[in-house]
Amino acid sequence: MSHKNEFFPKISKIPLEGPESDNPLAFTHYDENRIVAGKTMKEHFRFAVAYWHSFCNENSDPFGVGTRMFPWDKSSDPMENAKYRMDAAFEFITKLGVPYYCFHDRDLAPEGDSISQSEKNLNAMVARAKEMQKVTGVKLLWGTANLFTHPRYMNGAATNPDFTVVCHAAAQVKAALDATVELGGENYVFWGGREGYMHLLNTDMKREIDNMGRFLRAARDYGRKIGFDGTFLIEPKPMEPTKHQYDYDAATVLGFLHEQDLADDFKLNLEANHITLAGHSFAHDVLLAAQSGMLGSIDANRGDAQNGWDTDYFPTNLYDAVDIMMILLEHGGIAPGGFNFDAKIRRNSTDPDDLFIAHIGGMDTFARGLLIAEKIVQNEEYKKLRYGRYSSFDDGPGKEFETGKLTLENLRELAISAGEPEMISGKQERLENLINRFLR
Ligand code: XLS
Ligand code: CA
Ligand code: CA
Repeated sequence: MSHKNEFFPKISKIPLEGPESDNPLAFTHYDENRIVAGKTMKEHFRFAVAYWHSFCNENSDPFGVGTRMFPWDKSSDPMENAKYRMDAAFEFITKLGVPYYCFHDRDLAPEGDSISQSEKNLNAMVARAKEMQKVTGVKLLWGTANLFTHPRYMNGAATNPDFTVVCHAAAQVKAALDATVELGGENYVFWGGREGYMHLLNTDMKREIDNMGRFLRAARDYGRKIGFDGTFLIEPKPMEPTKHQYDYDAATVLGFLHEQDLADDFKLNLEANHITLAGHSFAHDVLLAAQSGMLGSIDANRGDAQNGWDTDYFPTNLYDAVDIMMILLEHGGIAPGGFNFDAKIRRNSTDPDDLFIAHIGGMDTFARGLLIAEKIVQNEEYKKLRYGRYSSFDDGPGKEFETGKLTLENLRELAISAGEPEMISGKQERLENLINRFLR
């Protein structure tokens, strides 16, 4: 990277200084080489930086213009700026020491005034990204297409009532898949930006959902044809920007994937703030997906308990991190997905180092969560309280029931011979206290 294009000149590679450090620009717990439960921290998390929030989002809100300084917006030519922005992104990612990044097509390259011009812009930036990936060793966790910013998508993309819009969305997904494959992307994400409705009175819900299934099958078939062997991911979100999004939550999307014959190729990309917007805890959807073998990747951020919208705060909640890492340790981890920081610094966080501080905080929170979770999942009392509860299904008639051998009449006979069941405590308070002991 030439000196001319250094955008964070006062910041060098973020060091690991350990738990006692007061340096805001150092890691306290994230040690990429530290082995925990048989894997390095780098392998556990596969952290990624989100191109859009970190390098494209000026932090405007409905009440005011952006406050972020973008030293990489140097030129009046959007393609020139796209190159500066890419320099800034790779400088940031390598100084932070994160192995992956994620992008939307339009984050990398500006839309042109025709489909072929947009494709040309994207191809040029993909060639540049490929070179920079080679030089820095940074890899692509996932790519996606922005099917929600352009006004043509105001009524949705794959679910749009106008077929021409569906075709435009397809053209964009085709190019974004080409880009992802060219850059060795390990996953490809569909977040249903405006795939939902604003009012049922002007919506044929069944037709729109079926069209979304058709669209995704076409995208899958194209991806497999051009050699994409990674995972396709759907990212649930219950609302915002539409009143109701079809990919409401993990359970809804799992049903959709099975109904639409997509379950063999697709998994879930779960974002914390979307899950809490749907009225669940972060851990709820992650556990549901993990237990179904459908956990694909995580968008690490957090919402605000008092606000009912998608605030995309950086994740700093240690309890959440412990919960999530317990689930991952008990269900085989996150690879080939990762932890993507789909989070944005606040509108009044305006120093150049704030972006580093925010990511460092998120990485250290999950690293601490992992270290704590490792101890909990090995704890004998925890295992007994959590899993021992189901021991009546481990052998005898309980096991026969789980293997589908008992009829309703058999169950009645067993109820009579067993008599009234004993009361068995759920021990919730004991479990909560136990977890707190490990958070000391
Ligand atoms: C928006 C979504 C989006 C997806 C990628 O709420 O989180 O950023 O992750 O399109
Ligand atoms: Ca997201
Ligand atoms: Ca979000």
